[in-house]
Amino acid sequence: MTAYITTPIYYVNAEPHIGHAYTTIVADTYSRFRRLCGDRARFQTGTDEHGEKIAEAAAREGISAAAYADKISAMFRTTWPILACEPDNFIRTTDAKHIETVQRALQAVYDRGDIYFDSYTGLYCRGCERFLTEKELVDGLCPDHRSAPREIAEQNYFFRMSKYQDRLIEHIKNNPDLITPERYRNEVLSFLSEPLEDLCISRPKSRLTWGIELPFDANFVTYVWFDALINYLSGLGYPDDAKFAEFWPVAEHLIAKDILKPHAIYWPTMLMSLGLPLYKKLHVHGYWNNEDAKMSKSLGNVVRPGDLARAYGLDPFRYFALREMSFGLDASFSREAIIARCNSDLSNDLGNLFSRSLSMVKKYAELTVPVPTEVVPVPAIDAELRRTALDMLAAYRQGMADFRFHRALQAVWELVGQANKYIVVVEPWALAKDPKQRPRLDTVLYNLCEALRLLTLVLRPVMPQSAVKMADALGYAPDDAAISSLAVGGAWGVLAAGQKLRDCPALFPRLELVKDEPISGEEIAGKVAIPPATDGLDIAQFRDFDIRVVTITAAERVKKSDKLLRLIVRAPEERVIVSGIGQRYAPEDLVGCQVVAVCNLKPAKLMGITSQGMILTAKDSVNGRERLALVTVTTPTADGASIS
Ligand code: ME8
Repeated sequence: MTAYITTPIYYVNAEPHIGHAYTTIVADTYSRFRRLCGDRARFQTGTDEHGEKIAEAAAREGISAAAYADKISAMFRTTWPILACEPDNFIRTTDAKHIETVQRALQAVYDRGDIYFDSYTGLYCRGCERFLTEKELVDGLCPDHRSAPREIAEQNYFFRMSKYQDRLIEHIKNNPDLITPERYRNEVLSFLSEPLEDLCISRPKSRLTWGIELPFDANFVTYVWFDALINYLSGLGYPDDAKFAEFWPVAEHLIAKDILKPHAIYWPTMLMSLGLPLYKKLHVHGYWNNEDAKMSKSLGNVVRPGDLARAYGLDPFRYFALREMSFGLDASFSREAIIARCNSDLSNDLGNLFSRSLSMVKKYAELTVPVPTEVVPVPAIDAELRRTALDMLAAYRQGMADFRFHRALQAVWELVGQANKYIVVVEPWALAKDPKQRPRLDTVLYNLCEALRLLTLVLRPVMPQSAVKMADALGYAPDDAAISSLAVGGAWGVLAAGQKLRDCPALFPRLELVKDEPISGEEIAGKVAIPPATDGLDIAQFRDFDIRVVTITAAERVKKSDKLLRLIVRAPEERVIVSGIGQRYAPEDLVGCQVVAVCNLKPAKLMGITSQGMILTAKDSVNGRERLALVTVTTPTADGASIS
């Protein structure tokens, strides 16, 4: 089977943000899932570069529209690899091939008599780049852009969309899965219950030159949607390329609710006029808000995906996006939400399961998958683990295929939970004490490894980098079918006894200390220049400092001070350190954290408390405000480990 999944092509009037990232991560995950199913998948994204908004943004920067489009398009193209999104095609509406295809399509629709010239007065929303009907306005404003549309009167070309209204309604009614989730299908049908107006598809060149010239009238350029929607065809080399024949019949478009109408109404009627079959599916998701507020450049609260991936890790970010949003509904982004979700699901549940299981296989079976013994009847707890694994596979397949990613992941975490419960119930450490229980211990360890293999397989589309690490720990090459094919690996008992496992560093370190990293375009500044080093320290002088990794075991505020905290640290012997980090860190967040301390300073008295050392912090500033960050280690390290 084949799959063709597309994202919208994004306007180049703003940098990529978490909303664009979500759609692109979904498309990437879905294409990886289809490959996991053994299908040939093609994933396309790109940029939408013509139109008034872009011409204006370029003018504001004082550069040509083409140069501006090049710059922002490159930002999109380079953001996707940072999120492990690997489109097969990145299309730009300024590509010569695309322009040629748009002109060819316009000519075909014109020749068919579906385009006519007329004068028109309408309410134009620049945000939407389309005319709005009176009914769409809320208090006289565009509901999406909260701005009053402009009344425009001019002569233009129109596409006879109304001609196809009945056919479109019939098609939507006959294909209940065409537009999902159902609420959006209902919204479209309700809109179609009123007479459809024809669609304005041109702009006079006197007003806009940054567009594609109409092949039948050089005084006009095409209006943004007729240009943009065609990308789904031009990206396949329509009409002659074999890719078009292979992928168009299975086209699935992925969008957010903001562009439902162009995709559910304009586009199918355009396809009808072109004499082409309609796309197979339209998947519509909700909106990401930032801490419940709408994101916008002017509010300065746009969440940059690259910043998030750097702060939290790219796989945790992908997981969070897919797990947190119920596909179709709005979701809210906050630092607290991503930290809470990743710490609980990834570090505590999945990460711990992995490290506990591997360390037991190391301790009790020399890092080798043992031979399981089938006993009849199968112990209830083993049967439950197996049943959960098989139920998970079924729910996962269904959820991923239906774009209910949060459901698919919920099912995966059922297995994570069951496997953790399995360890608690069977107590492998107790079995290990009794030589007669050796066969049972081997079976238990096998079952745990098999659960880990299944988790590696199903998480591959969601967290591709972690899946490779997990596969490696389980002794698999990255492309082994047991962890890269649902057909081969999607069953219980595929893992071969005797397979050598490998040590694996912590998969998902806890995210406690990354609290205040910039995520919304703040100005960050550190020291700017390193002073000349001619009079610098001798290395021996540096070695005089006894700098160690220490774990904070207790923390409390020093009375009458808003800055000072009294910390007890293990270095490895316990000592008290008073640190001026109280405005930046809450004591309860620090317990259990590993930080770095200078341990051989002369004891100093601060607010009556003797401090036996100094915790190291980094200092920079955000928007001119000083900010502290604790210096820490990237993997759990022995208390007292020296820093050199
Ligand atoms: O509309 N939450 O481009 P665009 C979730 N060029 N998704 C969001 C989002 C948010 N807050 N903000 C943006 C255009 N998106 C046209 C499309 S297609 C032929 C032409 C995502 O840059 C979501 O996928 O405004 C939405 O549909 C798309 O970006 C809009 O991108």
